Amino acid sequence: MKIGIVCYPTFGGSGVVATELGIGLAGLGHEVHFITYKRPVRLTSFYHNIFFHEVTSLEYPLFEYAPYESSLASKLVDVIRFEKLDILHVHYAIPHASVAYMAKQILKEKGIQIPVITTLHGTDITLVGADKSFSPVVEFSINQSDGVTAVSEHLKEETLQNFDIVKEIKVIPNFIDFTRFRKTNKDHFRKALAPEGEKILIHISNFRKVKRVEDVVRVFQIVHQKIPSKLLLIGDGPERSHLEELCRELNLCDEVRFLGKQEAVDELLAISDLFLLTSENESFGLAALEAMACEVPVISTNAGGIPEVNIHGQTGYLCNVGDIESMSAYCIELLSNENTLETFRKNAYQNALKYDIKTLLPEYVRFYEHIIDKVIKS
Ligand code: GMT
Repeated sequence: MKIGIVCYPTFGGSGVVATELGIGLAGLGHEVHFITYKRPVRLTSFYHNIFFHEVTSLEYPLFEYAPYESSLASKLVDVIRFEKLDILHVHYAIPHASVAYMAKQILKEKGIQIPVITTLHGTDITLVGADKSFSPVVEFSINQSDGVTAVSEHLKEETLQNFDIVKEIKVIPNFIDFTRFRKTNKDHFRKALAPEGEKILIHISNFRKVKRVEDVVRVFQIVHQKIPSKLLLIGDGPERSHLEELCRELNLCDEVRFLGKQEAVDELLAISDLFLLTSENESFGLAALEAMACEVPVISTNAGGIPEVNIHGQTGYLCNVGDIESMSAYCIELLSNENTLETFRKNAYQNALKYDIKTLLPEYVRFYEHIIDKVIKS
C-alpha cells in the first residue's frame, strides 16, 4: 500500500505513535509518506520507502496567523494525486481531520477517491476538542472520516459522550517496539546520575498543566525523606520554570535533575526504578507503557485510560488524581522491598508485551484494507 500519514512532528505522544507506525509499516514493505510541517523527531534514520513532505505556510503581511490548514490541504492534494496514495491516515483530530476532509472533497472534484482514517489521541477530544471553539468541526470531521480509531476504550467512551458520533470507533491501543524499549545494562550511566546507589524515580512528559508534574516533585519530596533517591525529569514545556522554582523552595536541587527533551528515553528508563505519572487526564499514557517495556513499574493516577495500561497491585499502583500521600506511600513500599519490586518489574514487562508492535501493526493494516475496500465499493 501507499500510505499518507499526517501528524504533529513533535515529541508528543500522538506524533511518536504516528511516526513509529509509519516506520513499522515501511518495515512491512509499504510505502509511507509523512506530510507535516517538520521532519518527525522520531524519524531519525533513512528508509528507502519513507518519504517526508514538508508543509510550508505562506507568510504575508495580512496574515496575523499563517493559514496552516490551507497549506496542509493543498499539500495533501498534491501528494495524494502525484504519489497515487491508497489511503490517508491522520493523527490527532485538530486540525488534521477537517483538513483531510477538505483535501478529500477537492480530490473528488478531480475524480480521485482517497479513503481517510482519523486516529483520536486524547486532548483532541478531552481538553481541546470538547471546547466550543472547536467541537462542531471536530464532530463533523470525525463523522466524515471513512474510518475512526481511538487509542483506548476510555477515549472511545469519552468521544461518544462528548460528541454526536455516527461512525463506529475502533479501538487500536498504542504499541511499543521491543527492539528499542527493553531493559539494557546501563550501569555506568546509573552511576553517573546516582553515584551513591540511590534509587531512581523518573517522569517523562511535555510539562503541561494536565500532567500535574508538581505532584511528581511533591511525591518525590516525601519519598526522598525515607529512601535515598534521585528524580529525573525528562521533557520540557510550560510548567518547567515553575517546577525549577519549586525544587529550589523545597531544597531539592541536588536530588532532582531536569534533563530536558531527550531522544534516548529508553536509556534513561533502563536505569530507573519507578516511573511516576500524575496526570489529571490521559487517554492512554504511552510514556508509562515505554517504562513498563523497560521493566519499570508505574505509580500513576487512575485518570482516563491509564488503568487499561497500568494494573493496580501488579505492574504498579493507581491513585486518585492529586493523592500525593498514597502515591508516595506506594513508592516507599515498592522501593523498600527488593523482592516485591522485582516481581512488579517482571509484571510490568509481561503486561507491556500485550502492546507489542508486532501484534498491533497487523491490526492497522487489516483496518486500512477494510476501509479501502469499503470506500472503493461505495
Ligand atoms: O500527552 C500529551 O499532552 C500529548 C498527547 C498528544 O496528542 O501528543 O498525548 C496523547 O496521545 C498519546 C498517544 O496516543 C497518549 O498516550 C496520551 O495519553 C495522550 N495525552 C492525553 O490524553 C493527555
